[in-house]
Amino acid sequence: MSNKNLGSKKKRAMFWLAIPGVASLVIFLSSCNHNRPLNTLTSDASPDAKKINDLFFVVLGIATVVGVLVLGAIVYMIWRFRNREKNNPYDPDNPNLALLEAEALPEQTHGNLRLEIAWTIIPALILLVVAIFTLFAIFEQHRSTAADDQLKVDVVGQQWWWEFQYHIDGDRSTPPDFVSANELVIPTGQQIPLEVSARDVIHAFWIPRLNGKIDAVPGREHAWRIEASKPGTYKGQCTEFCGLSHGFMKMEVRALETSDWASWARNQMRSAAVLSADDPNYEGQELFITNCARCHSISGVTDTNADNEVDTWEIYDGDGKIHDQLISGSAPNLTHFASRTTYAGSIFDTYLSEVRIEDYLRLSLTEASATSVGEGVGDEVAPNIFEPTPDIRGLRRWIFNAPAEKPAAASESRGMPAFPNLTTDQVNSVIDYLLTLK
Ligand code: HEC
Ligand SMILES: [Cu+2]
Repeated sequence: MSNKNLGSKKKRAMFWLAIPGVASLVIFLSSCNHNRPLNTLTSDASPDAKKINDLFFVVLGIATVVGVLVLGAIVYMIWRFRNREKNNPYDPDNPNLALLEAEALPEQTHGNLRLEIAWTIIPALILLVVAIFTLFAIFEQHRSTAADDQLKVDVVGQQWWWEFQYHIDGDRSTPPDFVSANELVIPTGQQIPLEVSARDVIHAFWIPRLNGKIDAVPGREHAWRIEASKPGTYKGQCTEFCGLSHGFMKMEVRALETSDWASWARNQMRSAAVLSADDPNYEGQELFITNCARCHSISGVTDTNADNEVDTWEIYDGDGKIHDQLISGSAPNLTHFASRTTYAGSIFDTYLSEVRIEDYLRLSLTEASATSVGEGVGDEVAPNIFEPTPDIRGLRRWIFNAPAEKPAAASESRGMPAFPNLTTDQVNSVIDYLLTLK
């Protein structure tokens, strides 16, 4: 084989090797983009994220030094002792043959005790130091330093969405003050103790910009905590494979200024009004009660206090606690559906326009409650009712045929079923009704 031939073959091999190399580099570098919603490389969003981030960079630094040393040695040895034509000992015409034979074998030794002790102890010490700092950071996140009577939230994962149960006064022995889905709304600058569990299989709750990851395991309650330093929207995604729609099980944290959060929470505690027959949305409410209330709750309309004929039932939440329908046990509570910006595991947007965090509170305001927002600002300030355009077509697709929108193995026990029996007009009425639920 001629040298020239070999050279061009080598070049071709290098070319094909370069393609996956460049592709991996592009994918790797794209993860460094700084304003991606799941970006973990920002440390200013919460104190816990900062701790994790600091730890990450220390470990990354140590790993880089070790990696460069080891890889550098490998590359050097590959290059230094590569097989060269002129080094070929099997070629009887090789002019270097005598030289080659002379240095064919380097000096032979067996073992080197000092070296071996060193390369066992040094990595062990490095790992020990890393482990100590890591374990402290993990255990710290299980402990809460918030006062007992402050807001606590129970987080319940299920196929394939998240439920948030709010205990405003921090008392977990009583039923939650209100329940919401997919969007966890918290006051800024306050540590919120969480208790994370699951109703069916194992899920994992993780808002990368705010805290570490915690498993949500049926029958167990894992203490965790979350805090956001600044108002904003922080996205997350279920991070434990949990079945067909695992990839469509997202969640968001919306952090509001403390006073905004208080207004928001006051609104969430309101029950929905029971509409009378002359209300334009009465038909939607009745269709909801007949078709949807066997799974979904609307406080005030479908629960024990409601003045209507819906059968009510009690929910055993696996912990010995019995709640009324506030916790549905199988489907998101829709009492304030229109005050959320996403639905179905946060994969669809309720509104066509982006709802910025500054406007989030306005989403839940009705004419009646809006007046209180002007409080202290002066009487001339007209209540600014924020009215983004709802995505009616998306909602219609969801209610007609949810399994087509989000693969959920629509068995009796999980996922939202299809409603092929409803007419378009009926679905529109239900949507109009749902959109009044602020
Ligand atoms: C058999 C139980 C069941 C029935 C009946 C049912 N749903 Fe659902 N629905 C679900 C489940 C479960 C989800 C959560 C699905 C997911 O996120 O994957 C859901 C989600 C939703 C959501 C999104 C809520 C959110 O915040 O994420 C809306 C809106 C909704 N359903 C409306 C309706 C309407 C309207 C009806 C009646 C026409 C109805 N559902 C009937 C089980 C049901
Ligand atoms: Cu999951």
